[in-house]
Amino acid sequence: MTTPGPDLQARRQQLYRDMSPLNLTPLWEVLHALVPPQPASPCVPALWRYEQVKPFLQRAGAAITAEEAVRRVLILENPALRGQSAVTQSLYAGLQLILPGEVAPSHRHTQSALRFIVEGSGAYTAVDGERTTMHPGDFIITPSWTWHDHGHPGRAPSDPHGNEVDEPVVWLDGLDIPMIRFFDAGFAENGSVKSQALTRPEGTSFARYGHNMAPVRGDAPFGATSPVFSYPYARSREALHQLERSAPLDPWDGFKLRYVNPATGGSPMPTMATFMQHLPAGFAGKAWRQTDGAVYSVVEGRGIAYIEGPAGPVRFDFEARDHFVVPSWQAVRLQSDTGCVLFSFSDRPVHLALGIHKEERIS
Ligand code: GTQ
Repeated sequence: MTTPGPDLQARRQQLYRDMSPLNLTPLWEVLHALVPPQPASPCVPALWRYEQVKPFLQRAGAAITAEEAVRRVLILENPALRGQSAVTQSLYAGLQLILPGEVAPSHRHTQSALRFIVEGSGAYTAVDGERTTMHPGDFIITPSWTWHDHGHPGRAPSDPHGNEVDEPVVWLDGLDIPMIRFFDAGFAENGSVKSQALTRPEGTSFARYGHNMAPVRGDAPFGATSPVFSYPYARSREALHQLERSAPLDPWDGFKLRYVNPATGGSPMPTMATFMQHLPAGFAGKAWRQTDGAVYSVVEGRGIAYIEGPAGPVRFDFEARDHFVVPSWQAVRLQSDTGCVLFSFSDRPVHLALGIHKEERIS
């Protein structure tokens, strides 16, 4: 292409200035960025070491109650998107703390939420009249527009009924906040009571929908969202174990399962997919990339993520309870000497619904 002479350049600049008051702008100056040859996410890879984050969670616990904060959460902000409460362009992530005896009051919003329990047991989340008790590694859903509150009864360790103990509970919140903001489709409401009334005993949703059967009438109480709202770690871990006994190791993913909505076979939420994978000891994975940026929570063990960021390759040495984000279309390799278990979530269902999901297994 020939470069225009100074006269022509000046005439064009004048043209742009003259049309600007009418809110007009020339496409040809921005076309390459608007329809890039491949995704060029402004996000960067980032790692939050739990060891470094935990003291700030503890200080937040001393600085504000769950009730005053409504949700006592430290947001995991992508370093390239500071101030936007976003971990990727479409997703939000945060670490929420609840102390024994506290309640995070009832509210509802159009944003869907997932909880992945990082540390501690004995807190609960209540959704649409039913509670579920949290244990490390559990994956819990708050469907769009359902009333939800969180609490911690703070029973003593000697509680005869099981594993509720008197300790702080920390979980990863994953929400589609930036996506809903993009669509300007956010609504929210506060409940009239702090803790919602319970209408069903704990375990009801699993009893009704967790056995490959569903009630003939009322099989989708939460619309496009899974009717099972708690996926306990004991079962996910067992499912991974069983997979390993019968399936070959995937050179890119190790052993990886996706969580499903049992009513549809699709993702548990319309906007977010969730996964759990095991990298066996000695795993040195091949590189891949995909259009859905993903957030990882390290459940067990240690490992390394090599990510090709815009500013060159980065290496994250991670261990249990650390979190990291892999932006869209950046190449990743996972390794683990000791073996590790990883939970992750992404906006893949939206990519799939739009027919734009792309994945490349590189080497
Ligand atoms: O628990 O309802 O991290 O509404 C951000 C917004 C958690 C929640 C967050 C929320 C919640």
